Amino acid sequence: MRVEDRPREGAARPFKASLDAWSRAVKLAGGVGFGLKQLPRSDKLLGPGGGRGKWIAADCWPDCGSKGYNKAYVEDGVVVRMGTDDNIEDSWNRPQLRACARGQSLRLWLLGADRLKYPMKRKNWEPGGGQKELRGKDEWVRISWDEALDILAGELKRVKETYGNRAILANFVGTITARFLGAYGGFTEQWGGHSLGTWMNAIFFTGYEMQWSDRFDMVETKLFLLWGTNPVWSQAGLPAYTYWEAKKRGARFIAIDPFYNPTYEMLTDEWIPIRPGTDHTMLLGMMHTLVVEDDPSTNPLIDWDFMHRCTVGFDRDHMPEGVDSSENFVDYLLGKDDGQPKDAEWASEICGVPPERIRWLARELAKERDAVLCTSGGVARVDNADSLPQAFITLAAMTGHIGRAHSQLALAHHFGTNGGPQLVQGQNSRSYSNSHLRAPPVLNPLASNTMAGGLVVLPTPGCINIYEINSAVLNEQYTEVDGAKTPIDLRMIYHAHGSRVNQIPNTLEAIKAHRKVEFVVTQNMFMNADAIYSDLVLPVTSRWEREGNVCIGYREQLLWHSKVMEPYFECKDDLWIGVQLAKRLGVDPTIVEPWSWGQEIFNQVADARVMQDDGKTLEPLVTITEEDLAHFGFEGEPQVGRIPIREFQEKGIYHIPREPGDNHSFVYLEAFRNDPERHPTHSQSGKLEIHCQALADVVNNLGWAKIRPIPSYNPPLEGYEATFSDWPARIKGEYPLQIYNVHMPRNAHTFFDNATVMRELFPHEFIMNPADAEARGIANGDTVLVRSPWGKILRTTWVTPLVMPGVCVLGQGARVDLDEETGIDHGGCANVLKGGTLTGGGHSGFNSVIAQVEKWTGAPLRPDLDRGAIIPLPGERM
Ligand SMILES: Nc1nc2c(c(=O)[nH]1)N[C@H]1C(S)=C(S)[C@@H](COP(=O)(O)OP(=O)(O)OC[C@H]3O[C@@H](n4cnc5c(=O)[nH]c(N)nc54)[C@H](O)[C@@H]3O)O[C@H]1N2
Ligand SMILES: Nc1nc2c(c(=O)[nH]1)N[C@H]1C(S)=C(S)[C@@H](COP(=O)(O)OP(=O)(O)OC[C@H]3O[C@@H](n4cnc5c(=O)[nH]c(N)nc54)[C@H](O)[C@@H]3O)O[C@H]1N2
Ligand code: SF4
Ligand SMILES: [Mo]
Repeated sequence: MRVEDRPREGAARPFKASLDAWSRAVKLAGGVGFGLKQLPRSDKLLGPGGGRGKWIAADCWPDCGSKGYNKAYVEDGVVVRMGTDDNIEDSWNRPQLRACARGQSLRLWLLGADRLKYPMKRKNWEPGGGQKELRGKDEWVRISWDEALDILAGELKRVKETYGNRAILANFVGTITARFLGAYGGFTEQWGGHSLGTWMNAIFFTGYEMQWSDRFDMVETKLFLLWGTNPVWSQAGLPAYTYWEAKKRGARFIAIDPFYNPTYEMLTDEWIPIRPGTDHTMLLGMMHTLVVEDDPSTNPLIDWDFMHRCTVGFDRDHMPEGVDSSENFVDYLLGKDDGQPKDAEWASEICGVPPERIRWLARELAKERDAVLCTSGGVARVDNADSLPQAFITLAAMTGHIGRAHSQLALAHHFGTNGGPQLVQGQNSRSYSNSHLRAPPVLNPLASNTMAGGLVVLPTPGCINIYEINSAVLNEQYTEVDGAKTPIDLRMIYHAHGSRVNQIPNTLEAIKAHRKVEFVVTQNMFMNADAIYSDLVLPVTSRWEREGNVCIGYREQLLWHSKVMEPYFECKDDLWIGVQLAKRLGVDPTIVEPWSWGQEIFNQVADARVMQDDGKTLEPLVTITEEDLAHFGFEGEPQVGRIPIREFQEKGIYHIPREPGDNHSFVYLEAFRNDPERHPTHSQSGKLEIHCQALADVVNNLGWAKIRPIPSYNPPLEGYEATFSDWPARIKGEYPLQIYNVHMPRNAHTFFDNATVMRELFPHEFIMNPADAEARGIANGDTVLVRSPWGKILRTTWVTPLVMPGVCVLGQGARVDLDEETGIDHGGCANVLKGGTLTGGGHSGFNSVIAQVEKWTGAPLRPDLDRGAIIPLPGERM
């Protein structure tokens, strides 16, 4: 039952309008950083008090792939306006760091009805569980902090003493409370990472890291292949500005993507639609073309010099020491080992791109000296795509685009398009919570002594793969790094940061797991899906209510955010919760909080460094005088730096000046290309590994897939081939459509998803091609039921040729809203449709989903905007 049904004004707009809304909103907020002559000056935006308040640099900290500068105008303790970066004149050399529409909605979101305001417990909770099946349906009871902390401390103690610390599964990445639980004997930790898909393992083993060349180098590029990347939505801010600058200088852009997204609308000359999860076949088809057409004297297409000096595994003549020469890549391409040449015709059958286009693109890339091959984690968030990154690396290497000026293989990820050593260096994290205290880390003894609350990326003994946690709870076993199925008895789930129920595959399984354990607690700012299925909910302060934060922007900015307002209602800091638990459970609280957060931030500002014009020497960023020390009241020493500390605090941002030809330019892997012996990569061989045994070993040891050391293609479990019941005969099956996810503008995962203004600007629609819609009698705006082998959701449609036939696009991050009677999710949570099957190196396969769609004959889906706040009041049910 929906608990609070406050009607809200305004109706959801069709998604097409939302694109216009995005550009409008972006213009208002200046998020993309171009297309605007000049922002209105902040002094024109003052509140009703007419200027008696002040602007405060206000953090925006979602995991959004970017960093924008926001400031809040505070009058009598109340935030009345939002502003963004007008601290410097905007120019290409030194761009403002403008916020996007989400950041500018922070005021409405953080001060909205949806914020958690006081601790709550589930009415029927009792030690050990208490009608556990009512999680997600029970009434909520408001309680005091004392009672809440007593309950939590009591359950931690009970579970530890009865079952041991291993029984506590904690979702803690980036949360400072982890310091407490590390010191209290540890907890079962998770390993893995969502964002990069299979690049996560590849960047550890193949020799290619996630790095970019400097933006001044990049804008001189002549040809960009944007292979599944959408910075306008998913790296809002400066990356799109760099591409735009390159375009103004005459660069050509070609997109390879199932969806003609707004980035392509802005930049591209050509769009090559491709089925999701099939990119590997197209890459192979292109490389096959190059191998059969290359002739060093008459038609040079392959950079043999680079292949020879800088790679291993390409062909029989370039194998790593001791490896059988038949395990080489070219023989695989030519079909010498399996009888199937991976030519353009073969690829076309799977990826849907005509063979001529595949061959054309291969030649275009090989013949253009200054080209960037740019892809994203999204393309690799596919089941069984473990070898895909190597295919990209091999293509970029063959065509001569690695380690040369104006050329690169670039992984469009967070903060992309501007690589090289950080020019303004600071301590803390850009997104996520405040885990990066400079005190010695507290280790987690149950996670091979990694930092408690740190990010455990690679398979680590004792830790559970992030996508296996719910099955580990339900089936009482998990997969060790050597593949051994290992018993585990998880009794408690502690969520502090992250949104596991919603954000990892198989949300319905997650709900079952949450109803099995003896205790679930969530500390959050909002009633996210984890909180809904908890026994105890602890409301935490946002970063606006804490003593500030220091973090880097892109390569060229450092930001210092200050406290904007007092804690909202009864919200408390994560750090405070950790200290209270320590006091109750006999842990030394100074381990959790060695010094105050204010002192910590002051130390970080004092330690910030900025690069001098020589491009080599770092100097302190701020000058601190005795008077400053007295003003702040923190311990410290006077020092001489580039700008006065109070000026930095007031502005909240420092931009390093840049100009073409300065000493800060950087070309990724240039030193390696010039002299691979003196500047080896971090791979086993020191080269770029087309044959990478270390990668194959990690994946194969886990036992979820079997891969070869070379980039051979493995069809995804739920990819295009799986839409057929009989692939050789091409007979379609029960789930004939492919669905994949995008990071849509409304939200950064669950962040902002419940912000009313963002819901109004950006409806979360199910995007499908007119041919697929018409075949099912579906019109634009209809409600549809989407079914996968794993779950069902309702959404309204946006029918558009901007997505290719056979493929549907669903934004990710919307909060699940399950109708328990029908089992249908009304919230449009992507992970209700995605199964929890583990593949490969334990990466996420979010973009391989198969489904069927039908017109919904029940009542039309209520627009998200009209659904009311998502927070229960005491005495109400979820
Ligand atoms: N189907 C599908 N699923 C996906 C993806 C996809 O493409 N498709 N994308 C994946 C990707 S790339 C990622 S990175 C993940 C992200 O998944 P998560 O990291 O799990 O999701 P977030 O919404 O970023 O979680 C942040 C949560 O922390 C809370 N929070 C914020 N600040 C604080 C704080 O200071 N203290 C505490 N205690 N809580 C705080 C927020 O309110 C929010 O609930 O999602 C993944 N899930
Ligand atoms: N607005 C917003 N921005 C975000 C986030 C957010 O939640 N919201 N999350 C941030 C985080 S944590 C992450 S990891 C990044 C993710 O950043 P990305 O991975 O770059 O973002 P996506 O939107 O998932 O996908 C980018 C493009 O890849 C295409 N694509 C997806 N699958 C395939 C495929 O199989 N083949 C091809 N050729 N193209 C494909 C999509 O159509 C889309 O155009 O975004 C960050 N930025
Ligand atoms: S959501 Fe990201 S890009 Fe937008 S203002 Fe916040 S930090 Fe900047
Ligand atoms: Mo991510």
